[in-house]
Amino acid sequence: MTSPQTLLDGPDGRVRLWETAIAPARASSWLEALLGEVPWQTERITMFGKTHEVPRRVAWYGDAGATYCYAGVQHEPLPWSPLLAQIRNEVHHLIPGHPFNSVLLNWYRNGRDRMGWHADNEPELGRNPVIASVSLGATRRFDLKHRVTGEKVQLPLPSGSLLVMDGPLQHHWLHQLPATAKVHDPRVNLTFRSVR
Ligand SMILES: O=C(O)CCC(=O)C(=O)O
Ligand SMILES: [Mn+2]
Repeated sequence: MTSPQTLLDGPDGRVRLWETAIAPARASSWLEALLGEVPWQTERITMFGKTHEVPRRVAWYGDAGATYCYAGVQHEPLPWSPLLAQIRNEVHHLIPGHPFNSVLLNWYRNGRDRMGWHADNEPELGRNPVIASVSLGATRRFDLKHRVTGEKVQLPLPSGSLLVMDGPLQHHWLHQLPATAKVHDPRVNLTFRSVR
C-alpha cells in the first residue's frame, strides 16, 4: 500500500490515485478469476430510436435491494461472491468509513471497448458520491473534463490501482475511458458505490 497521489482537489471535487494499491500478482489472479466467474452481460441502449450494444461487458453486484439503473434499465444486484467481498474489504482498508453496498464491473475485452463521457450522477448515488475504482489488467487511459471550463486531466490506470473520486466532482466534471488501438489485452474495472 502506498499513499495516494492527488490529481485534483478543489471546490469542484477531488480525485486521488493509489497507483499500487494491490500487488501485481494478486491483481492478475483476480483478473483471471473474475473473467471466469462473472456472468458478464451485454447491455443494449436505445438512442434516437436505434438500439446499440454497449461496447464492453458489465455486471452488477451488491447487497440485496441495492438496485441500480444503468443503460436505462433497473438491475437487481447479484449477491457478493467471496472474491468480490474480499476486494471490497481491501478497498475498505485503504479508504475506511465508506460503506459501499454495491459494485459495477466493466470488462473491456480489448482497446476497442470503451466508455464515453459521463458522470456517475445517478439519483440513487445521492449528492457528492464517493466512487472507488479498482483496475485490473491492461493499463488504459482515463480522462476527466470540466463541464464548464473544458479543462482536461488524463492519467493511466495501471493494474492494481485504486482511483477515488469524491466531493462534488460528479457535478462539475465528466470522465471517460477512450478506445485505443494500442491495447489488445483485457481490463476489468470495479467501481464500488453506495446506492440508497
Ligand atoms: O473503466 C473505468 O475506469 C471507468 C468506469 C466508469 O466510469 C463507470 O463504471 O462509471
Ligand atoms: Mn463512471
